[in-house]
Amino acid sequence: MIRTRLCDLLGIDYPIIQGGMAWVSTAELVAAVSNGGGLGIIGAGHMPTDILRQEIRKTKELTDRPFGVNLMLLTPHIEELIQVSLEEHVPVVTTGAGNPSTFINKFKEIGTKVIPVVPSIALAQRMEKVGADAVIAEGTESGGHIGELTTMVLVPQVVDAVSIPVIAAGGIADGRGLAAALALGAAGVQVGTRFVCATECTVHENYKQKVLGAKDRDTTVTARSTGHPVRVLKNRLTREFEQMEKEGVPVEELESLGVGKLRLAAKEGDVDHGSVMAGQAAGLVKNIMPAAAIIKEMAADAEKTIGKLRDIITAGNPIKV
Ligand code: TUI
Repeated sequence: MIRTRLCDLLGIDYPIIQGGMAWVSTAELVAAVSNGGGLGIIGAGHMPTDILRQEIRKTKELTDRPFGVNLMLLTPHIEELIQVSLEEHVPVVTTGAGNPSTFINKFKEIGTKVIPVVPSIALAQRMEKVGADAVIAEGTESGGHIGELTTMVLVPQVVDAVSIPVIAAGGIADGRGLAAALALGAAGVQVGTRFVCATECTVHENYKQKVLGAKDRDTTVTARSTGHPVRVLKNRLTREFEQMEKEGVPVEELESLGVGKLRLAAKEGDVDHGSVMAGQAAGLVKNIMPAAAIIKEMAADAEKTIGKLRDIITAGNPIKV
């Protein structure tokens, strides 16, 4: 059984949290992950305020276990989404795409744990100073909005720079990834793309099939020129976007091209014209299975991997170092 201090901090059985994915991680998936012993997280994205409240209440009906809400700080009505999360006393809040310093205390006062996503050491240190309970060090392998550094180099540097628990994210989809993250000093992992293909995930079936069909080089990063790079699976939309970026189309026009495209893929199932956000770990996702089984399998395989590592070094490695 793999347990870390993250389990004690959050009241969960396995050190595995599910990445907050707008239009993808709704109450059904969130509750399934939490009931499976991990931490499910509602992806608030650009959700209208009343829908977020509804999703939180539905999650509470489906599970007695802790769960979280991911707040995407670029959303124009973020203040309202913060207010709903406060009123509903969600156990955990994760944040993305910005700096949550100004409102961390409001959550801490009511006992909500706050865990910001950080793409750099500087932000991780700032978050520790302003009272974050843990940080998610998210590498550029992740799906959606990304930073520059890889998980392999970001995680150990953040671990060295802060004392609070560090959760590794980006490129982790199986037990080997969990074992590797623990080796880098992380107290747990955040997994997004693998949970897209959980049985309970209500995303359109076409989206799941697109992830399942993805190979190692099938993601690309669009919108670098807008300052908000986004990792997605290659399709007709990304080819059009690439062409327009090459032609020097103005940033505002490129940004407007992206509006509504995640919904188009996730809800309508148009995976040619829509934005299919997914991480590089898509190539590791092989089947659709229940969230609880994903969690159990990851934990068991991580233990096996750690055992195998011991065998490798004690049996004597034929390669001389
Ligand atoms: O947020 C994500 N992933 C996302 S958000 C999203 S929706 C979107 N909408 C409009 C534009 C772009 C995306 C889809 N996927 N992951 C967490 C994450 N946070 N990745 C990178 C960051 C980040 C970047 C800069 C966090 C903090 C930050 O700080 C800047 C500062 O203010 O210091």
